[in-house]
Amino acid sequence: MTGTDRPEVIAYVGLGANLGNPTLTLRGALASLAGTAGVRLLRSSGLYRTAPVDASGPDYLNAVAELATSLTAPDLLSVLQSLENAAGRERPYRNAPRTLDLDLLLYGSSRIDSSRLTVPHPRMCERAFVLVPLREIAPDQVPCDMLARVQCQAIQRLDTI
Ligand code: A4P
Ligand code: MG
Repeated sequence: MTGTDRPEVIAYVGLGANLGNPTLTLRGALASLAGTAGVRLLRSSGLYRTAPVDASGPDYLNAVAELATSLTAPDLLSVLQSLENAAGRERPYRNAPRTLDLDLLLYGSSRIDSSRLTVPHPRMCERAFVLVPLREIAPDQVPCDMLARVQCQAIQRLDTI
């Protein structure tokens, strides 16, 4: 438990960037999450260089973070969107290159389907840039057969986070 009455939930957040300085931006986002009231950063994956999926532009850097949070899922999404905006995120068209993308992948075992939020993230199982870093920090969340389905997607783990 934290300072609120709500029990903590384990949540996973996908981080991505392919504009600006993605390494600095992803590190900054992780630090900001760790400093957010109601959020404890438990683990973060390494940084992965990934080819754009269903998108054009430069290669991405992607990572996944594990949080324990007393925030509701909508409130956590609002935190993520504030961090995206603070990083100068613009949305000129669908899947446009971006300075920072923070997606709520999983929120405990919750299934959410509202106008603002779908959890689990609807496309996470199709994407090596989510599944490979998620498996690094939470192997139980990514069965081998799920991983096998994305093995043709280019992804390379970098040395540093
Ligand atoms: N929204 C609904 N559910 C969620 C959720 N679980 N997490 C809504 C976050 N947001 C969620 O998001 C659009 C709307 O989705 C928000 O208003 C929110 O209320 P957005 O961040 O503005 O746009 P987006 O990120 O382009 O949308 P989305 O659907 O998350 O895109 P995808 O499908 O994740 O694709 N290739 C590589 N290699 N690496 C990448 O990181 N990312 C994308 C984005 C495409 N290709 C990529 C990568
Ligand atoms: Mg997004």
